[in-house]
Amino acid sequence: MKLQMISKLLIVGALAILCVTGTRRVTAADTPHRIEIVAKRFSFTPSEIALKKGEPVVLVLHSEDVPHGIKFKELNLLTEIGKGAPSELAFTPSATGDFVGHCSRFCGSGHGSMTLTLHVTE
Ligand SMILES: [Cu+2]
Repeated sequence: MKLQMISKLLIVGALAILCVTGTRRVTAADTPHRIEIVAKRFSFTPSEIALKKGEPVVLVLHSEDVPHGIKFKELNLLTEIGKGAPSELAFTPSATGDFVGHCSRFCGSGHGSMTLTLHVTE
């Protein structure tokens, strides 16, 4: 009788552990955080975003006027931001710090100051 109780408890315990590990698999790591960003002469909105090191992210970039682009030289990331369909820039920050991206496509007199800053923390 006692042995049956113990084995039942063990089975329930094992199932509980399976449930916990099973649900963990479909959270954060598999669904990258999507951040919508609007490019418009001569700024990105938002112009600063906070990211976590090691957490995958997708920047969804829209243009509201002319074609733009974004380049993070230190991160070796570059994408065009055309008109119409948004561009997606997927990456996982591997270092902490502040990284400044610049518009990579000449779009007028304020082009040089068109930046997007990533603040990456642990
Ligand atoms: Cu530009």
